[in-house]
Order: sequence, then structure tokens, then C-alpha cells
Amino acid sequence: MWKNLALTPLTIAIICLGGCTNQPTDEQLEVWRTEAVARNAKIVADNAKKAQQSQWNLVIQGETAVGKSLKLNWQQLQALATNHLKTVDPLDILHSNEIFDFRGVPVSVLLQQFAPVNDVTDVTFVSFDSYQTTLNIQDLLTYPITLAITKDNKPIARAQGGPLYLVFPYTQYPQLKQKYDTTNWAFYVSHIIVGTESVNLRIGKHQVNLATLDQLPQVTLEQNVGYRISWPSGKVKLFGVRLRDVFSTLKEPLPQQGGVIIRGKAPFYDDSPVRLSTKDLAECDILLVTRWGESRELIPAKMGGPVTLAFSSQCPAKISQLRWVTFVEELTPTP
Ligand SMILES: Nc1nc2c(c(=O)[nH]1)N[C@H]1C(S)=C(S)[C@@H](COP(=O)(O)O)O[C@H]1N2
Ligand SMILES: [Mo]
Repeated sequence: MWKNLALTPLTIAIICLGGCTNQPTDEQLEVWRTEAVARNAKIVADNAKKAQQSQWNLVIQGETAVGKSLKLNWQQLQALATNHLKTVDPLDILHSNEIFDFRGVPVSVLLQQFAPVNDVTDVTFVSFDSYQTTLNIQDLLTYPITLAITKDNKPIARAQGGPLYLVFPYTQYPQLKQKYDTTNWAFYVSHIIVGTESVNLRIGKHQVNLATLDQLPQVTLEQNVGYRISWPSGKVKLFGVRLRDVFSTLKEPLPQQGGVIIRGKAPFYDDSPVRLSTKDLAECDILLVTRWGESRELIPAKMGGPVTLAFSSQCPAKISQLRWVTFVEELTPTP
């Protein structure tokens, strides 16, 4: 029982009887406790909200008809999700031979409606957890590959890949299994990118495009990369600009005792952004990468582009082991 005893102001007051100096007053402790409780409650409520179907959005970006990003809310998705797809679910490992009735919106319907004219070959799906998978657009237009919102008439649980689960018509078109294996079945999809977006970073108060980044001193790295998916193994050439140069050029001061928060596209980064201190940025080369490989190609969405974060192999391990953010969207100075 003792280990469950919370340190309420009262117990602290008792522990301190006679001996404590410079201790916070009961009133101060009560204020802190109330603040901590409120903070916790907010985190719990925010997480519960995000996990709820009704709060889920699908963002469509890249070469869309409107030329910019558009967001479908749950009500709009619900209205679009009228198609049924009967297929096995290879990720439902306890029922991998069973055929399920998925209801959802075929990706082809979204493409025809929101990106009818484009000259892209790839469509990339990004998930809540920053997982990504890229499919050929012709395959998406040919087969009823579907973003499903129900499975056997029930909403898809988060643990089953919901609320929005990318499913393939394996049963009807077994040949698809050769090209798209279980790694392509994406759970909790939050973004579709048609082709690759152009560079548009929010850095403090600035919006920054590729031309601006190209005016900064260019740095080359040749090393192994720490991205989680779809980059080559072994040494790879990376070209980009130093974070510290970006901030000094934009005259966005980085607090001496603080640093910068970096967010990628996936909603996951709202809760878990990458934090770098101003000291980290001074210590070694931390880059916003815009090009890669022998021919300095722009970074396609298939690789998390147009902008990714990279740590020089000269950086101490505690820095370079941080997440190599893909689809970098926002850099915010923080105290
Ligand atoms: N959003 C999301 N979808 C995902 C993954 C993931 O990590 N996140 N893993 C993929 C991989 S590699 C496989 S094999 C299957 C099953 O992943 P699991 O074994 O982690 O459940 O889901 C695929 N879809
Ligand atoms: Mo996997």
C-alpha cells in the first residue's frame, strides 16, 4: 500500500514537520498539483480525440486539381466510402484465410475526383505513425485498392489498422500479391500525396521554398542514412543546407538555452516532435536535405521528400540516433 501513497501536500507537510527549509508552501504545491493534473487530463483527452474515428481526416496533397492540399473530414469520407471489397486480410494473422467484407473508398475514386489530371507515376500514402508506402498510379486506377473504414460492417479498430486502412483486392486479383506484399497494406492512413509536393517549409515566422534553400551554403554528406524506409543501404550522397545556416539567414534567433522542434507530415509528430538544442546545431552538421545520389536528384515522396532531416556521421551518437524526419514540414524555435 505504501508505494501507492501519493505525495499530496498533506503527506509532504507531514514528512517535513520540523525539518524542512525553503520548501514550497502547501498553496504552491496545490497549484503545481492542479496544473499537473490538468496537463495530464489534456494529454489523455487529446489522445482519445485523435484515436476517435470522427476526428480523423484524410489530407490529399501534391498534384491535386486545386493545386494545393485538401482535407476530407470523417463525414466526407463516410459519404465517399460506399464501395465494398471482399478480400482476405493478410495482416489479421489469426484469421488470415477468412474473407472479409470491407467498405471504403477506392483510391481511384479519390484520384478521379481530386487529382484527375496529373502526369505522375507514384502515389504515396503516409500513416499516423509516419509509416509510408508508394504505389504505381496505373495500378491504383486499374484495381479497386481501397481505403477501408469498416470491416464486416464494424468500424476498424486502431489495433486492426483503423480508422482508415489501405486494403488490396488480393482475393479477386491474386497477381497483385507479387507486386504489393503485406508491407503495402498501410494502417491508419492520414495523407495521400499525388507525385511529390514542392518545398514549402514553415520555419518560425517564415515560409521557405526550394529557391531560398538553394541560396544557402550547400553541404554534401556521403554516409549511411537513418531513414526507416525505402532508402538504399550503404553509403548514400545527401545534399542540403545546415539547420543553423537556415536560422541565421532567416534571422530567426535560436535561444541559447533552447533549440528547435522539427515536425514531419505524420500526425504522430504533433505529440512526438524531434527536439534539437541550439548547442546540438552548433556541434555538428544537421541538414535539411533537398537532393540525393550521384545525379543530385530531388527527393521524391517515395523517399519522404521533398525535404528530409539528416545527421552527419560526425555528430555524437546521442544526436544522430534521433529520428531522421521525412516529409519535414515545420521547424519551430523553442525556449
Ligand atoms: N501504418 C503502418 N502500417 C503498416 C506498418 C506500420 O508499421 N505502420 N507495417 C507494415 C509491415 S512492414 C507489415 S509486415 C504489416 C504488419 O505489420 P505489423 O507486423 O507491425 O503489424 O503492416 C504494414 N503496414
Ligand atoms: Mo513487415
